[in-house]
Amino acid sequence: MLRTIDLRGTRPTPAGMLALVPRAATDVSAALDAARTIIDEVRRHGAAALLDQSERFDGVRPAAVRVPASELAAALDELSPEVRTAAVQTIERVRAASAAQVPSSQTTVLGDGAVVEQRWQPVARVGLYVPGGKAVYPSSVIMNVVPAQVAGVRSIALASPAQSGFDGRIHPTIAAIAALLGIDEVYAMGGAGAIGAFAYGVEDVGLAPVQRVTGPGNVYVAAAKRLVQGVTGIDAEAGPTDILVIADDSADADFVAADLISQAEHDELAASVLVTDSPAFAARVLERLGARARATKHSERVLTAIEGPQSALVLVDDLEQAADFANAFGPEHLEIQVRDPEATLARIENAGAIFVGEFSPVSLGDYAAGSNHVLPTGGQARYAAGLSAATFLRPQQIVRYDEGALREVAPVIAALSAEEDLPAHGEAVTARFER
Ligand code: HSO
Ligand code: ZN
Repeated sequence: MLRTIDLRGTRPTPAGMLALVPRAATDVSAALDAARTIIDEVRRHGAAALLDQSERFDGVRPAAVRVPASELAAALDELSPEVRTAAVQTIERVRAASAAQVPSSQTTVLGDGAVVEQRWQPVARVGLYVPGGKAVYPSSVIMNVVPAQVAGVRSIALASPAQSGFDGRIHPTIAAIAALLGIDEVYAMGGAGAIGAFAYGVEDVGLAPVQRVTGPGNVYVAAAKRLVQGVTGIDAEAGPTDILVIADDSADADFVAADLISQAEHDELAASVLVTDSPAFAARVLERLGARARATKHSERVLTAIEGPQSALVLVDDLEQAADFANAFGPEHLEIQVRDPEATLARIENAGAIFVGEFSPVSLGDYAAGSNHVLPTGGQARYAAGLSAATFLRPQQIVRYDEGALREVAPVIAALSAEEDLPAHGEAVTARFER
């Protein structure tokens, strides 16, 4: 069961609090050497390397790296009407929320004839990785593709590992959702090799390099993403999922237990953390947690996750301390189930996504809220953000000064360029006023 950490009457530092509930160690740096070798193989041998790697790591050799359009169309034809309807609804909601995230351009007038503008430019081409190992998540295809489309990315490629259970084809539901979203450039490739293929391109399958790679994956995918930075952009490195619930005695213990279990269902290494100021409420949650964990389908996985050192019940003096703990932990998912949720929300600085009130469980956000479920894990929420249209947009500054405005700041440029011993910088300005 969840181990208890009693912070009442203590004031640990943020680093001290974080150390009390360490995330499961997925050592990305230990996977770097292997990922580097795999990427090098792809750079040197192209498609042949990717096919070999599928055989080695996924236990099956796909017929081709590029998934034929006919296979995507057939997969969509075979998609069950229930899943298709659900996918369409999720797409609509994520599209609406993503569209609202596109920032508008800004113009700053710094004086007569002196204007700096900022516009948002989509990256031209992105590669979206959809894992196919122990977890196959068609919903993640939607969460990756839709914000890229909304941002105006012109070219979107998708990669997912060949599946031995499907004769080397990618998972049919992933193929179907890709087709539903209008994505026709799909590759049966996985792991670090797929990330390398996206970053450097693979000429013999007509795969052009991308400018940003996104999507979750295992530790080798995370290592590969770390390695290709500088060649291409990436989103946050994905690790095991986590949920932190701040609740007081007004919350429903059964709802909280159900939510803690919902994310533990993903992974033995998932972290489920309850932070509360009420020992009596905590006792009720523990009771419901035990009952639900034993009864649920993936009971063993859930029990391993909630019994792991990455999961805990944290007792605090008050909800201010609860918010401090959440900020130190930087949860991927934060639920606030207290009498006055807005007051707690106002104290939160670090969280991938925040779910307010008892009818906003994390699994709503996983599928149907309209928010994105690709979120920073492992405490990265302290400095990183989840996927959104902004992930695929870059702010670009545009400078428009006229003669009078340049003349006005000429002394600033002269002084600073002289100080930096870069006189040609100053001369580029004075040249304009010598005639
Ligand atoms: N909770 C996961 C996303 C997911 N859940 C996909 C179900 N399918 C990470 O945010
Ligand atoms: Zn989930």
